[in-house]
Amino acid sequence: PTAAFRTDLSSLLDQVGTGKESLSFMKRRMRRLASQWGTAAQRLHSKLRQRWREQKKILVHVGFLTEESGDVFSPKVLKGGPLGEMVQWADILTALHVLGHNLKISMSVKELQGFLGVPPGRGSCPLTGPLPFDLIYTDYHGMQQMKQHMGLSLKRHKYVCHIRVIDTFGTEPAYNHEDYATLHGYRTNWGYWNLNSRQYMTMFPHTPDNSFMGFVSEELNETEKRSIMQNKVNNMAVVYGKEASMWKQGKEGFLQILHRYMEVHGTVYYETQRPPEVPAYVKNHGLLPQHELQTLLRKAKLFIGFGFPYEGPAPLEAIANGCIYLQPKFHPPHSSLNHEFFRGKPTSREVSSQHPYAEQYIGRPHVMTVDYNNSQEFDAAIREIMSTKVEPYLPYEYTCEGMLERVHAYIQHQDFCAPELGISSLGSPGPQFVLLPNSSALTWAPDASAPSAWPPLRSLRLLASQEGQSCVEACQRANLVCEPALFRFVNNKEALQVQCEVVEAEVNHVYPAFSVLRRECSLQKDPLLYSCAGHSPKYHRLCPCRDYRRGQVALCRDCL
Ligand code: U2F
Repeated sequence: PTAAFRTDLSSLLDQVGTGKESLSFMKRRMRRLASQWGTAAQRLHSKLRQRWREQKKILVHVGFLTEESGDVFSPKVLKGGPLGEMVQWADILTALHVLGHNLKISMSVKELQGFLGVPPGRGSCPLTGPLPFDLIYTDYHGMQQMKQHMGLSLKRHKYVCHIRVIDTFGTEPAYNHEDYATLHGYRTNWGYWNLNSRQYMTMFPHTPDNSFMGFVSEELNETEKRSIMQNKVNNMAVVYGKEASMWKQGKEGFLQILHRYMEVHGTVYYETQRPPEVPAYVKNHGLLPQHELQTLLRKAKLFIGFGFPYEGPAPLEAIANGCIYLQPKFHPPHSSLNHEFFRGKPTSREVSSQHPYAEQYIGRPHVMTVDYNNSQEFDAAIREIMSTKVEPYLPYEYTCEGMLERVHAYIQHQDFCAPELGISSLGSPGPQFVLLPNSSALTWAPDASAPSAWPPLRSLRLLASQEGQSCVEACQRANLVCEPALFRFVNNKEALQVQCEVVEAEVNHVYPAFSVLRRECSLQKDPLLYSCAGHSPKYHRLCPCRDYRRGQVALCRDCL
């Protein structure tokens, strides 16, 4: 069947159900953004020029909101608890609905069993029948539930390649590979499901090893932008932090400086009394509904982060409403190796500031990332912000059209059910390889008759990383992005093009790689371990990079 764009959300709203604050929050959001989604659908429709799209049968099982997982989120919706995940699920559901797919939504193990045809009561009966869906979107909780209650032993189960795991902070290949993680100390409470790493879908484009799912933010038309810019209050700041604990300890110093120049507003949840963590001069509005927060952000000049929460949606909303986002730089960067919040998360990604996406993808003048311990630097930043004029800005990938375009491309092109190739020798030997002192572009070109891939093979740009450098960095330095789907084309001797005395194939997440000193070339033996994130001081890595669309890093230039 054909997927036809939908602009009416009423059947989706009926499907979401009632009875929990989390569901009401998601439905309010869907309603508020409905017309924006409608316009985006029309735009994408004409952009795709009648291209045929297959309608998929999709199950969405929101594991973290099920009673069986303890659902700690729903009771905190109106009390300053995390909302980022609900923002994202609401948008994923909306995107799938608007793209015209056949959706089923499950928020309990019972519903999940029903949809998958497992008879109730036979709790751990293994899933054996044909999967009645093309795709299942779930999260780590949902994975656990499918394993525990339904006997889905995940390794090589035929259902597994159809699953997509919504994973806020991301999972790196070394953590995902069960045996490897166990042997090499990458085993965590979450990871080791042995998926293709691109089956994990993240909130921000954290690592190209995963697929970037994202969410959307409010969009403004030109008239609204102009009126916002005219009505900005230059000395009005809103603090990022809806829970009193986010204001604890060590904030007095820079808050004092801020207060010297600006009127400070907060949206901190409280029950009856003003939270003692919030200084008396702060005008606290209490936790606001999303649309009222937007209204506040439209007047404010500055949205200021205190270092927590990490990587949430709010800074994008602030920037979209014409605020400058000021945030602390972290040195050393925070990660699962040195910070409680990230401990046990299946990634060693280094978080360089409260919101690395804002820092790296948006930057000045919309985003300023400074050392909060340096009061001069902080003071100068505040003064600069008050005198800088900025326009509301939203990266394309966070618009409804951008999200629809990306999700459409994933659904039509990503296929993890075909076996992943290991060591290939698809390439014909290319010209001799020269290792340049700084950048290291390799000149080998794969055989044009190589099997089809997505992103297409023609988008491949092969680079060698510096010793110690990951492919994430190596590609980034060249204004490209690492593309794990293309590792299989470069995992061969021909692509290595170095004088190797030894060529080995091993299971190691930094391979394919080579050591100049030891004249050693190492290929990757297990495709599950293709990793953009991996790095080692001893090796130059072989990196499959690709170009990307401006404002849509998930897609290469001709990937649509
Ligand atoms: C992030 O979760 P949070 O929920 O803490 O992220 P925020 O950026 O604070 O905001 C989420 C939404 O809360 C809304 C706001 C955002 O869309 O419009 N909101 C509101 O409705 N009223 C208010 O007064 C203030 C904000 C992240 F998203 C999660 O993945 C992480 O688990 C969490 C911890 O790092 O941080």
